[in-house]
Amino acid sequence: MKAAATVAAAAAVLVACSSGPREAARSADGTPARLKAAVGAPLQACDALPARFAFEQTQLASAAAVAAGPVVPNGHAVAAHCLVKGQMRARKGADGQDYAIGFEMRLPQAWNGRFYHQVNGGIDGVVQPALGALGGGPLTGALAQGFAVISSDAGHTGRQNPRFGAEPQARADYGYQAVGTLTPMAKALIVAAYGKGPDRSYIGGCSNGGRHTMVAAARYGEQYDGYLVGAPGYRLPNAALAQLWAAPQWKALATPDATMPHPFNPTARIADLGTALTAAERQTVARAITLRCDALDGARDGIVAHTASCQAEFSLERDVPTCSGQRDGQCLTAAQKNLLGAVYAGGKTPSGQTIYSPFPWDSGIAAANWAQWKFVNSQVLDPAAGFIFMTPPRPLDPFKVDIEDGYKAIYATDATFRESADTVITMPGKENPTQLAALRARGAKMLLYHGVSDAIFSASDTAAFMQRLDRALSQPPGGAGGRAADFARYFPVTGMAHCTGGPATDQFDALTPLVRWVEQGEAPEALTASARGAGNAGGVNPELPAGWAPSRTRLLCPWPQVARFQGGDLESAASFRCEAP
Ligand SMILES: [Ca+2]
Repeated sequence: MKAAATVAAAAAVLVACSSGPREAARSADGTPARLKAAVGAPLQACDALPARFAFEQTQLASAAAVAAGPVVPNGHAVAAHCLVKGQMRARKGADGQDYAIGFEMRLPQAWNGRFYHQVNGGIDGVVQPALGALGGGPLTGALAQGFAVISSDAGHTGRQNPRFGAEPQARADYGYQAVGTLTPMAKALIVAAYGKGPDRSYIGGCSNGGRHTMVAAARYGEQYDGYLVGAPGYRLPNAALAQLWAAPQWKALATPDATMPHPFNPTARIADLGTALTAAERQTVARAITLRCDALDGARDGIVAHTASCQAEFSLERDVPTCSGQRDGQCLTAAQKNLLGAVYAGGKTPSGQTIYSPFPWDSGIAAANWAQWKFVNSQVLDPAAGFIFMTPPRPLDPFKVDIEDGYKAIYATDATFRESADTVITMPGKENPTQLAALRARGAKMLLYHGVSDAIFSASDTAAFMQRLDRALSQPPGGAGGRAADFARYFPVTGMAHCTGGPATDQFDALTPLVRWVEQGEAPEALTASARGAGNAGGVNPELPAGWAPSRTRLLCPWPQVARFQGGDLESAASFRCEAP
């Protein structure tokens, strides 16, 4: 990445960085092309679309006008639009079940000329409303901004049922083919509705949606101009296996036979793994991290902005008291420290292979979402890995997984699954993403964000991808790098949990800066984020520290830059600058 220039935050959050030709061919010096700005158009057809629209393997079930409003959960009324529901590639699966790629599209009356493919979280299986969810604390959505939006179930039905992963085509649809199948249909439907196709196309989502988006950047680089990547599970199988590696070890430290209600099944109970590391104990760790690392960015503000320095400065062994007697919430036992340290190292197979990625120490370890992932989802979600991420597919008991075998199964093939789960699910070329050079040259952009306190997908893994991307695109090959930043920038959100929440300024609009970057050539030098305190229209963040102003603002800086305090109002982003680490 380029040497970081400091930016006067208050004056110009977004700064034009070049004035190249519009829609130019790739220039001789390797500067990315500039893409033209989208031009809007009014909706021409809605009710007639099911009768009029023909596309291979597509059935439109309905199309109906939706009046402006009602207010959606993020506090914003949605403009008048046409809601189209349908499905693609209906078929009988190899398992005898009925499959299709179910979708809905929402086509605004006043269209901005852009297409947004909303890719969703979890294991998909539900057509989420195509409001254009953008991740972070709710603020706005692509539909509200005038985009035509599609959302799908990614080719199977059932949000908690992973058995589709044992059906090869359904696994492939979830992995990447649903996005590839839907994209040309969606663009054609936009032509039918508006009389012209989208001038610019975007795709974005968080978590599994971040995975979909990174996979699309690698597989469908010609189809989208902007990629909005949130908390990317781009190595989702490895992250899930690391959870399953840790679960029995947490159980060994938990109160024997302690149980809690199953979150999806009212008649079932699961182990209460949270007794292995209580909220009070996690708060003790969070305090120790903050004590050691808060001031490294120049401000004692409860935000550890200098993530990299904190990894060097903080020592779990030294900075957290070791219990000399009974656990009292103010100390950790040696066994707790050993396990927590091993979990933060990413986990190892019995033969010593690192399962996933290290996690960065950050202030949000006490957030409820951290415990939800480590102690609940590890039991009720991550066992889905057996059906979706392993070959051959198999059911898994979260406390009895053969980790060595499970790791191999991520990379295994057989007569039925001729591509491994690693190939089907994760981003192709993730270790050496040279193929993104074409995306860069074409003028497409990637904007990534990730909560540094995310407990399931590691912000360190996203940083590692950025390092590899820079290396892969260095010129000359093997050189010092520096070419990634002119088309891909990553904005860590310190304190933020998985996609939203935690002790963080987690409310931001990353789509508008991405559009400016793609269509105006204005590279995002920083994003401005707000806390969601009392009165926030997008919903109050219950984990906001008491000492923070309810509408505290902060700069989110492009990795590896750090938001450093310059003096002034501690509650305002204007008092910070993005600086080299
Ligand atoms: Ca600080």
